[in-house]
Amino acid sequence: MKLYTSFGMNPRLVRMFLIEKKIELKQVQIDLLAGENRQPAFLKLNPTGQTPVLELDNGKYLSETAAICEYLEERYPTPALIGSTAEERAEARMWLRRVELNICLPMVHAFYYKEGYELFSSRVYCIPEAAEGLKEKARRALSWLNDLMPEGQWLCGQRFTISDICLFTYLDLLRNGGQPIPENLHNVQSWFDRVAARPSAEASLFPEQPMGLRG
Ligand SMILES: N[C@@H](CCC(=O)N[C@@H](CS)C(=O)NCC(=O)O)C(=O)O
Repeated sequence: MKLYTSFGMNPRLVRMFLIEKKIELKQVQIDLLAGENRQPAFLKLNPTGQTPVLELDNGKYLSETAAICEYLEERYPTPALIGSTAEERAEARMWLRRVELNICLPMVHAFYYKEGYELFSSRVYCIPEAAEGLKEKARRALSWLNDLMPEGQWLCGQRFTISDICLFTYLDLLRNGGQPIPENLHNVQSWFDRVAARPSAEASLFPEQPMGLRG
């Protein structure tokens, strides 16, 4: 297998997932800032023009971060980062959807429409006037999460899962991109600090960090 990876939260999510599982894969670095991922050669691997992409041993290509992680989890079940029972897997997927749909996507779209506008306006349809509203939508969902988070736990209680990795990679990248973690969200901040202290957090960073961002 081979991972096509780059700067950005989704490829970092997969790298962190691999490190937590102690899986070593050949990695090919794609120059996202130069738009290599939008060139015909890359579009053959993934028609959405986005990273990450996993090349399988049979020559097939898988994209979509959650699908890649699900595949890796099935091939390398331990340590489980999604779950080892049907109930655990459903719980991790529930939290992944909650954080992706309600927090991560509004955050990243706000970034495309504002701080990242110069880079992304030629790649994705941008709605600049929606940026502030999306930031507020994400802050409200993060505040909802803050009130639910029991001290010292992960999103799935005692189990550190893909849902923690996902939320962490978005918050870590965008906190320097116009969306800091609100100061009053102490539970989210303490959860964030505990994820950041895992060796996989630093080890999963891409070699180059453009615009003062972390991904
Ligand atoms: N839905 C996709 C999103 C992937 C994505 O947004 N990738 C970003 C990097 S974090 C990307 O390739 N951005 C560059 C671009 O769109 O040109 C997934 O889950 O993998």
